[in-house]
Amino acid sequence: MNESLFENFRNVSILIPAMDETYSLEQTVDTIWDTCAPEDIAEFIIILCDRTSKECRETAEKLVQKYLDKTRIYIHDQVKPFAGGAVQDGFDLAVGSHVIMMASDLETPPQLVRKYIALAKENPEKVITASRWLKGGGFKGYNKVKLICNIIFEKTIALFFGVKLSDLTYGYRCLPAKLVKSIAWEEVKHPFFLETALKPIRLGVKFIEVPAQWEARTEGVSQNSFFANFKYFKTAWHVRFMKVGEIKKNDDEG
Ligand SMILES: Nc1nc2c(ncn2[C@@H]2O[C@H](COP(=O)(O)OP(=O)(O)OP(=O)(O)O)[C@@H](O)[C@H]2O)c(=O)[nH]1
Ligand SMILES: [Mg+2]
Repeated sequence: MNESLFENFRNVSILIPAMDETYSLEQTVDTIWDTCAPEDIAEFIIILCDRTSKECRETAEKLVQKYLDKTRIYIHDQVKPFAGGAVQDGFDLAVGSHVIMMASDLETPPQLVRKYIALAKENPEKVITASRWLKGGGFKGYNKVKLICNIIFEKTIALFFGVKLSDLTYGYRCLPAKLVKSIAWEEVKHPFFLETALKPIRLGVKFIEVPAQWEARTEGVSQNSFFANFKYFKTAWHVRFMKVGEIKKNDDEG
C-alpha cells in the first residue's frame, strides 16, 4: 500500500458517537480501558450533537471526569450532521496513528478493541474490521427481515467489488489515520459506514476480518430507518464507478 496512507502503529484514537446511551456508553469506555494497555490508547473522543439526550451528555461528562487524569478524553460537539458526520469529525480530530470507529450502544463489542490493536500493530497498513458472518461471529436479537436483506446485500456488494469480505455494512473498524484523513468522504448518514469499507477497497487497501457477536442494544433507539438501508445500493454504485483519483481529497483541501 502507498506509504502516504499509513504509518507504523503508535496508538489508536477511539471515536465514540452517542445519542441516547448511558450505561452502554460507560461500559464501552470502561471495557476498553480495562482490557487495553494505556500506552496503546491515544485518546477517547466522545462525539455528541444537539439531539444527544441530557442523560447521555451527563454520562459523557462523568466519563471525562473519571478518566481525565489517566488518558486524553474529551467531548466533541459535532459540526458535520448525522452518524456519518460525527465519525468524519472524529477522523479530522484524531491524533493517533490509527482510529477505531464504533458505537456506544454495545452493538460493537468493546472487548474486541484489544484484538484490533494487536492486529493493527502487525498490520499497520490494513483495515481491521468486524464481521458478524464469520465463524465465531453472529447476531442476537436482529430483525429477521433485516438479516435476510443483509446477507443478500453483503454478497452482492462483495461480488460487485471483487472482494471476499463478508460484512461491509458493519461500522466497527480500525483504520490507519492517514488513510481516513486523506479520503474525501461523501455520506453523512448511515451509508457512510459502507463508504468506509468501499473507498479503501477501491484504493487497494487490504482488510482483515475479525468475527464479532452482534447483540441488539438494550437502551436507546437506532437512528437508522429500515428503508434507509436501500440507499446503500446507491452508495455502492457510486463508489464502484467513481474515478480512483476522485476518492482522495485534493492536497490543497488538507
Ligand atoms: N453524535 C452522533 N451520534 C449518532 C448519530 N446517529 C447515531 N449516532 C450514534 O452512532 C451509533 C450507531 O448508530 P445506530 O443508529 O445505532 O446505527 P446502527 O446500529 O449502525 O444501525 P442499525 O443496525 O441500522 O440500527 C450509536 O451509538 C448512536 O448513538 C448522530 O447523528 N450523532
Ligand atoms: Mg446501533
